[in-house]
Amino acid sequence: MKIAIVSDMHLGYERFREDARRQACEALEKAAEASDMIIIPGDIFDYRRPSPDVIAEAMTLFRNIMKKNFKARVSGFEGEGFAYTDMPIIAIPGTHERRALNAANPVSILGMAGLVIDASQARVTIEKTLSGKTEKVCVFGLGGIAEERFRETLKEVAPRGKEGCFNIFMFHQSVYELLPFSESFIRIDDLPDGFDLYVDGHIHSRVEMKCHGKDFLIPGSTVITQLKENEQDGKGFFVYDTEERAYTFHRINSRKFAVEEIDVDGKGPAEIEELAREKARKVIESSGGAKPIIRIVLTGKLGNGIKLHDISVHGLAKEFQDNAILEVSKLGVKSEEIEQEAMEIRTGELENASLRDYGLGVFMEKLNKAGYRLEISPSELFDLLSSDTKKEEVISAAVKMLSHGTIEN
Ligand SMILES: [Mn+2]
Repeated sequence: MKIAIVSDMHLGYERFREDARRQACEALEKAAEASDMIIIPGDIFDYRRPSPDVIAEAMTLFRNIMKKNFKARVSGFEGEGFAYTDMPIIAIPGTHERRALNAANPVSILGMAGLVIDASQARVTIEKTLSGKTEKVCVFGLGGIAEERFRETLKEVAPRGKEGCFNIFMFHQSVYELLPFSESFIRIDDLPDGFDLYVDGHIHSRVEMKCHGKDFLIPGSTVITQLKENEQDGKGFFVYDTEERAYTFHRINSRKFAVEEIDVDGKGPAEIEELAREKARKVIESSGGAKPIIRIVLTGKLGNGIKLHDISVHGLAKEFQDNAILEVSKLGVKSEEIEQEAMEIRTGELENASLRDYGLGVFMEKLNKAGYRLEISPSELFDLLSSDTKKEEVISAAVKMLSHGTIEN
């Protein structure tokens, strides 16, 4: 059986909304052509409460995919919820879609509409029969949950495969080996044993590792979101062949993204800006087609008397706005005016981390120091406080949560 793994499409992602839609569409269409079934380890949507427009976008995408001639069909479903279709498109909600237990999330809504199978805490069996020979795949899905609850949840749920099937464990969490800054993140060896393939979402760059001697794959997002160095590789999805026990990566046409470094040592603002222009022009020349995203990273130490704001970041972005999406990062510059906290953010360790994960780490450390003892998990509290709803609503929900011990999200 050929299984396409497409992840983190982030439909509705504000900054590159059309990119998110178009690239998700291309990934799903190509995946449908190249495989017998599709699995999606989380973050189809960028928000836990996407607007009706974004839900409509998603529905259109999946409606179109449903028309493809998938050779496999869903033949079994065990767990919470229900399978409302036999089309082999199996998804779980990710961190961006996570809501309180039992509250509908956008992936469960797609599930109810029969456009995907929502496999959060469910085991789904998929079958394909070709010239009298039947192949079976079983996907055990576990939707994204608070990191510090993951180990406990693994114990409770005890994910296991099914005899006679090619077994996949699909989840959406941080992994310590890839993001080494919170002890609550799961280590690869602590993932449940006995599966033939491990598939994770959440991390937006491509990862190919081993878990208990089997392949552990993260396809990365289909759209650029974090503008991190390791996103330059290009986007796409995996197709895993269960017979060969081998996989291939399939690229999609994603907007070009380039990171260029400039050492500011001994240079004045005008010289730095001119270097930035040169680098930007080169990237634009070589990209052809859609405007590239260019991130210029300034490093080194600014000379005495030169301040960060002397470098006209906004001016540069404006100058190139017709040909590129230009962003200049000053975080790597050493200068007297920068405070301690900014220093931490730029240390190498964080290169692979999302800001959300970093923020969560800091938040938990502070809660620990303050002797936090409440029953609500710190990451749930963090999610609530960092949600995109109105401040007053967030505060009243947080107060309610703290007094009742439940989330009213
Ligand atoms: Mn994501």
